[in-house]
Amino acid sequence: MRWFGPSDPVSLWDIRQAGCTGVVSALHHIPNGEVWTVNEISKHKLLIEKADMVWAVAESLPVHEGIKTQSGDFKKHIENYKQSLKNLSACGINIVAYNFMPVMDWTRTNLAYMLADKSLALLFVRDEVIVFDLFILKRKNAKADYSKEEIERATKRYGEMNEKELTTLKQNIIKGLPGSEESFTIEAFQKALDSYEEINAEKLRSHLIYFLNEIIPVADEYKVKMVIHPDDPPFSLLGLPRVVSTANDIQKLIEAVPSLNNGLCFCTGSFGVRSDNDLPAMIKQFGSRINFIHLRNTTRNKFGDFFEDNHLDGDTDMYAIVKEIIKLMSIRKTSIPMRPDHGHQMLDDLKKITNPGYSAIGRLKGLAELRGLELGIIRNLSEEK
Ligand code: DNO
Repeated sequence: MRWFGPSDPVSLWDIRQAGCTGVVSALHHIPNGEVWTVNEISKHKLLIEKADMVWAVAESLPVHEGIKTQSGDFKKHIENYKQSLKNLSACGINIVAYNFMPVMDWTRTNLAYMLADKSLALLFVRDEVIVFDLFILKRKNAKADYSKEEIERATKRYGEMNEKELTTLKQNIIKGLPGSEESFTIEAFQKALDSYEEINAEKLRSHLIYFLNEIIPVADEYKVKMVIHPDDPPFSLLGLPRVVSTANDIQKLIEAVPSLNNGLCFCTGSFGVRSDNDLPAMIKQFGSRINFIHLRNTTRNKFGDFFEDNHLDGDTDMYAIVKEIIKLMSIRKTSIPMRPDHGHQMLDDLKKITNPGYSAIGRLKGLAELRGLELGIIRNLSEEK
């Protein structure tokens, strides 16, 4: 499971009791762009080891916005990034996750969507992003990015929303969800968007490839597996380009920088939002470079909305995916770290202040179900032999 550090309301022992042997974590207190020192990494690692677990994956070592836009001190930030990789490797942490989403990390419009059983889930409503864009942010030329029907629906939705709902929507989008290293005021947010005015998808991709050409040789030398997290959601938001959304996007990155350390964090919840992503096929296609896995399920509708469903329910066939992963691990004779990504806020956690998506009980439930599924498939495959 993921642990956000000493301030996480879910303790390391809670995670241990959920059945985890490894933790996914980051040094969230270090400002984006600065070096993670051996001293800071070691202190964090020791905390995890004292709770009888290992720090299995660094998620995320954030990529400074300057690197994505290639502006300001970006070369210095890349050098700092390389140094952090060397330091992580020196401390025995050899899998490092990151993403290349401009301005915003993962994004949802509603963090407390009540399901039929009264547990709370995370929801993304496309019309509400358009409401934010047209009526809160009032981005210049935003209308050009949407169809007439979308604008009509968003205008209607705007009329239905009260002040409180509009404020919550704004906060959900600009404040950053757990794990995002950026948080904005509306003015700063607009300024961040402006810095992408001249950057289309191809340009952003070239910046990502430039970054990979810089860091992957270091990863090769220090035996670090870099894993890129896909865009969440896997499509452009607020006019910003996104270039890690499809199998085709991943293929382009691999062709540009073929080292196996240029790898993938296979997040089923992110890729699974697009019906044109065939997840089991993608596991086969990119199997040699999947070195970290997020297991999560979503249910989508035709408008591009989705909510985070139970881990075993939703549009993603979790059975087919876990089966593919087990086969992959057996072919590669390795164990790939995985975590149940997110969970519903439920039971006692409904009375607590929790990190959206990262409450203890919902993730424990997801983990338990996934472990049962994994065990069943492993036993079944071995009996078939
Ligand atoms: C959301 C997570 C993301 C992810 C980063 C990786 O729950 O999957 O925060 O960790 O995008 O860089």
